Parts: sequence; C-alpha cells; structure tokens
Amino acid sequence: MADAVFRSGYVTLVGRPNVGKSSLINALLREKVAAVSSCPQTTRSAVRCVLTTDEYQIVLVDTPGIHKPRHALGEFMMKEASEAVGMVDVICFVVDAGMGPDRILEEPLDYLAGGRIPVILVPNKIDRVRNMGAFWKSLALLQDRVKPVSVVPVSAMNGANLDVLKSEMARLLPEGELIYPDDVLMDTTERFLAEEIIREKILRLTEKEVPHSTAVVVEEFKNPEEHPEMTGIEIRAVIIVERPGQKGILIGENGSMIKAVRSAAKAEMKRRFGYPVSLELWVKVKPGWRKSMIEIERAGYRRR
Ligand SMILES: Nc1nc2c(ncn2[C@@H]2O[C@H](COP(=O)(O)OP(=O)(O)OP(=O)(O)O)[C@@H](O)[C@H]2O)c(=O)[nH]1
Ligand SMILES: [Mg+2]
Repeated sequence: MADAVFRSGYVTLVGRPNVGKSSLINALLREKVAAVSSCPQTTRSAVRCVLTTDEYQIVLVDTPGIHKPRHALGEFMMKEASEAVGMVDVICFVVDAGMGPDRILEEPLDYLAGGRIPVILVPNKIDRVRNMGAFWKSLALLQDRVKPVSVVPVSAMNGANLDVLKSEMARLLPEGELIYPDDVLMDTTERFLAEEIIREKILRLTEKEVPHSTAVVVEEFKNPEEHPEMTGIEIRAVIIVERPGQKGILIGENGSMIKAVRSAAKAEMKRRFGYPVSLELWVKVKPGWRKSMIEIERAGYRRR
C-alpha cells in the first residue's frame, strides 16, 4: 500500500569542500538557489532550501565544506556545519565518487553526529568515475566506517539517481505538517541572496588568490514592493578584500573585472528577483578581516 502520510523535516548535506553539495541542492530543487563554483569553500553559512511535493516537504540545509579552519571565518564556517548536523532528521554525507580509497581516512567522519541521526551516503559526480574498481573499493571502505542506512550514488550534473535520493530522504523523515508555506524555495532574505550572487560571480571570474578573502555586504537594497515609485531594484554593495593587490585584481584593467562581475550579478539578480536591477559595487580593503570575529560579523556572517 502506498505511504499516505505527509512527511516533513530537515536534511543536511555535509562533506568536504567542492564535492558538490550546493550543486546537488540546486539539482534537487531544479532551480539554482545556492552559490556554486569550482572553488572550494564557496558556501559559508548553513543555507536552507525547501523542496515541497504532495507527499513531503524536505528542508535542505546546505553547509560549508568541512575543512581545518585556519582563521576565524573558517571557524565560523565549521560551527555552521556542526550545528546544522545536530539539528536535522537526516544527514546526507556527500563524497566525491572519483575519490581513491586512500583518501577515505581523511573524510570528516566526526561530523556525522556519532550515529544518532540516519546517514545516507551520497557519492556525487558519478558521471566522472572512470575507475570502477577504485569506486567500489572506496564505497565499501566508507560504508564500513560510516554505517549509512543507504547508499545513493548520484550526479548533480546530469541528474542521475536524484529521484532515488529524494524518495530516500523523504522515507527517513518523520510524519509531520508543512514547515514552510508550499511556495517557499529558500529561507533567506533577498539581501543575503544578493550578497551570495555577487560573491559567486567573484569566485567564478577572478584569479585564485582573490576569492577566499572576499566578503560582500549589501548596504542598501531598495525594491519596488516597498517603494512603489521605483521600476527596478537598487542595490549598493561593498566587496571587502584583505590586500590592496586583491583590490587591483578585482577591479581589473580599466575596471574590466568589476564590470564583468557586475553584469553577471545583475543578470542573475534580474532573473531571481523578477525586476531590472541597478547595481553599485564598491571595493574596500580591510587587512586581516578573516582573522577577526568582529569584522566577520560586520561582513554579515552572523547567526541567523
Ligand atoms: N562532473 C560533475 N561536476 C560536478 C557535479 N556536481 C558538482 N560539480 C562541480 O563541482 C564543483 C563544486 O560544486 P559545489 O556545489 O560548489 O560544491 P560544494 O560541495 O557546495 O562546495 P563548498 O561550498 O565549497 O563546500 C563545481 O564546479 C560544480 O560544477 C557532478 O555531479 N558532476
Ligand atoms: Mg557549497
């Protein structure tokens, strides 16, 4: 007999940086909601996205990739990850399916809540697996150590097995009512979303040394819903970097880089917010902001 009850609850995706946690959330929602880039440590705080069907509502909690923190921002990110794990009904432990068996010992298994919460082991990027022998060997080793309730290999890129993953998540949730209204996709403010969009464009467009030391703060966000005389959204944002050289890279020759960031961000904002956007970007240098917890809070990474 079909499962007639409605299920709802929280599922978090944890794993090392760059394994594709945010990409998986976007693919599960069939909508780009979370920031994704090829740069590790793209996600900085636990972001909630909501997947609702007639049978279940899954609140997906994206977390920063687990790494050894080297500064206060890193510590904040790891706190976000471990707190997310403590509060959920199901943990998806995402690994790179192409990882060799020798890497298993480096996997952050202490983030798995000590077996109190059911874990689904999710090897992602199966589209890239060439060496099936190594894949099965890694999987067996991981299964042995993680003791997951199930294993669902997927590809966020081509969508393979995502339906299986969704039903597996739903099956493990408790019976319950809607947590969010059924049209909510993401539990964040438009301001936060604007900051994430700008940061993602910087990660994607600039040189390797700039991204990690960047924070974005939206200082002004005016939209036509609050100001009916306006026809579009007006945003002023400050991009904070640590060194003058990074400011130079970010601005680019004759402002070419900042223009590219601005136009990519504007295009995505227009699509997401449904209004034309005028976007003002300023770059500020604040030496060592990542080391200081106060500056981190000023940059917007406070507990929501
Ligand atoms: N080939 C392939 N690439 C993928 C897949 N999923 C994600 N990627 C790529 O992997 C990179 C990292 O993706 P993210 O989703 O930002 O990874 P993440 O785990 O959220 O990373 P952090 O936020 O830094 O912890 C991006 O370049 C993605 O395009 C997949 O299924 N197949
Ligand atoms: Mg991410």
